[in-house]
Amino acid sequence: MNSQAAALKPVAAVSERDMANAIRALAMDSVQKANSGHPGMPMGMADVATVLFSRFINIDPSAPNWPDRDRFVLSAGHGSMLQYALHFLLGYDDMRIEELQRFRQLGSRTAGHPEYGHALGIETTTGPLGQGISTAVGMALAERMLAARHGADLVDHFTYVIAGDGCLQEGISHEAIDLAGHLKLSRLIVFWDDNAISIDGPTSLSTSMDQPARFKAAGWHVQSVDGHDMGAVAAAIEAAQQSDRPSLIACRTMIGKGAPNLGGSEKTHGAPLGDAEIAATRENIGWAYAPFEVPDDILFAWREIAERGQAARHAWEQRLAASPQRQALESAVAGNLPDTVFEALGAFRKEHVEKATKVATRKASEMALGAINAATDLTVGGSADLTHSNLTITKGMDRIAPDDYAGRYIHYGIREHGMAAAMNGIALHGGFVPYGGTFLCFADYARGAMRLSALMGQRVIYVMTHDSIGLGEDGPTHQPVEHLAMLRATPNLNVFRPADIIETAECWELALKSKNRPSVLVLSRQNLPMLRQAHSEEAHSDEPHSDENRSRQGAYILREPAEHRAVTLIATGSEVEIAVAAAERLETEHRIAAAVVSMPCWELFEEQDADYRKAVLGSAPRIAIEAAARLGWDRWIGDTGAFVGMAGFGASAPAPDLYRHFDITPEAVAAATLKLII
Ligand SMILES: Cc1ncc(C[n+]2csc(CCOP(=O)(O)OP(=O)(O)O)c2C)c(N)n1
Ligand SMILES: [Mg+2]
Repeated sequence: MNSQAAALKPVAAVSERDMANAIRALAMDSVQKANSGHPGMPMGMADVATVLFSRFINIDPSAPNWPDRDRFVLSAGHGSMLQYALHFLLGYDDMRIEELQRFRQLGSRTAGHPEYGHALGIETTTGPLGQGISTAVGMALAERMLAARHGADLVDHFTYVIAGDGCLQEGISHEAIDLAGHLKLSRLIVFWDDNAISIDGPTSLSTSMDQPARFKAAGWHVQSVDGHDMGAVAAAIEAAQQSDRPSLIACRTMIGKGAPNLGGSEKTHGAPLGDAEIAATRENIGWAYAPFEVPDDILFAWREIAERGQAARHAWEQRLAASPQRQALESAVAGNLPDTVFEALGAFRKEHVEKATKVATRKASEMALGAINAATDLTVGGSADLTHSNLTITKGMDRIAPDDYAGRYIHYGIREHGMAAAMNGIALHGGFVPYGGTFLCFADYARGAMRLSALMGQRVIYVMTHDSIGLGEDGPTHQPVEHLAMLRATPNLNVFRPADIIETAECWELALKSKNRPSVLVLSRQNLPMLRQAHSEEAHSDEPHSDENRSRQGAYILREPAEHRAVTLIATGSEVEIAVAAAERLETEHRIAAAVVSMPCWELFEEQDADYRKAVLGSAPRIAIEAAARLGWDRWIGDTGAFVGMAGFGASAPAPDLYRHFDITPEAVAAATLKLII
């Protein structure tokens, strides 16, 4: 039975209107004090939020990460004061009144937009419109998947979202709504702040969309209410909770509700109301208290909500303690991968070093995933309709389907941005390690959500195949050139471009172990030889396989010449093979001693100490080889170096022809070396 379906009566004797007015006052006063921020949305949605929290939501501010809590996502993140006012009123430890008084100031909890990890209880970072609602789809999906595994007794919560006109206009909302409707994510309830206003003025300036019809078309349960009629809002939430589909509650509201002169105007969207209008609003809503003062009875009513949440949490903890699922659920939520995963990857590397397996790194990734997914069921895979190109599915992975969430493979559809946001939501929700695939070129389409993976420090793993002109005939529309630079420029994102099957397994291991950082695995379509054994120092020893993960340091010397280096060739991915061939050619034809450095991950290499970096890079001139844009490489090659790679878009032709056409060959590298050092 759904423990949260029944609505509670309004708490205490204080009216919900008074409780909502506390939000209005805190929002307008904080924005005024900061002289910056967005009062209109919190004032307009104060009534809806109050009903949601006072009668429905189960959260416990004293245990903000309790796994079975309801999730609340403020997709319209500019209305952050709504969230901060709620957190203060509910009694989150870190959200004292002083924090509201320091709204938007350096070092305060009350950042301009809600930031995950910056204050307790913020479930996801919002502000880029459309991200919140799309991330929430991942949360609601993770809830269903976790419930399928561990039972409704332990996993049974709702994901509530407040989205504005902006969120629904953004393209990503289309992807998210479609996916949620298809998957029948019945625990997802979205409130649309239907105030018909955005920054430039009335939304009629730019849209005629029938939003309820759009949601209906995507399979949602849709209701429309007056967002200031608290009874109607409550009834709509009850109906939404009963629906077997995701729900949209379109709430007709007035932006800046309560402000007698500015209410309803875009002027309240993103600017302080001003002293005069604030005084008039106090008068209008009957709020006789000083700025930042909330009378005890109203505060008490809010704190009772927190107590209800605490009681729900205690009941859940008792159920958990008595459940045979306890350990499995706790371990899943903690995100701990068993050692067997890494043992399996170690065995995998040993096997393929010995066999010298030659496969495309996308294939190597599939093979490594076979070992990973067999050793743990925490990983959930997927692809944006490129499953058999990205090679993201492995044996025994059942698909997630509407009403059947027991599987672990998600067909995200042709929705790269929605997929990335959903993966953020799955990771944030907890219980799973999401990975998802598309072509590297379409990282552009996923970019907004990928940036948030990095900003939030989530373990989301992007499997991005077809990583260069090496994909061949599909041509320049599909051949990434500038994408590696874009991804590498993103803070807190590990970009891995492995050179062979061994590095691929190593990079998978590193991605899985990066609990607070997303990773991108950049993988080839074309076959690549196994380079490790033949050219590493290990090749000269009796033991070809070592347990050491050499990609761990980001870059390492794959080939050190017997003589003092005259040149160091640095390459990633498919171009490491070219660098090795060039080094051999330089040695045999020109008696030039060339070292080869494989650099699968710039970010990890940057983190190494200076001595290690110096030893790897050497003091000889350096040449970088990568079938991509030069941007960023100068950091590694220095003023005296050279670059062999792309200078513009690719072309449509078989891959070997393209490498020759664009002069990314051992011959070209050898020629560049001769030019550099002679
Ligand atoms: C992706 C993105 N584009 C633009 C913005 C800038 N922006 C912030 S709020 C806003 C208008 C949002 O309108 P609405 O959601 O209706 O909010 P309301 O004015 O009703 O509070 C815009 C364009 C943004 N935050 N994110
Ligand atoms: Mg609006």
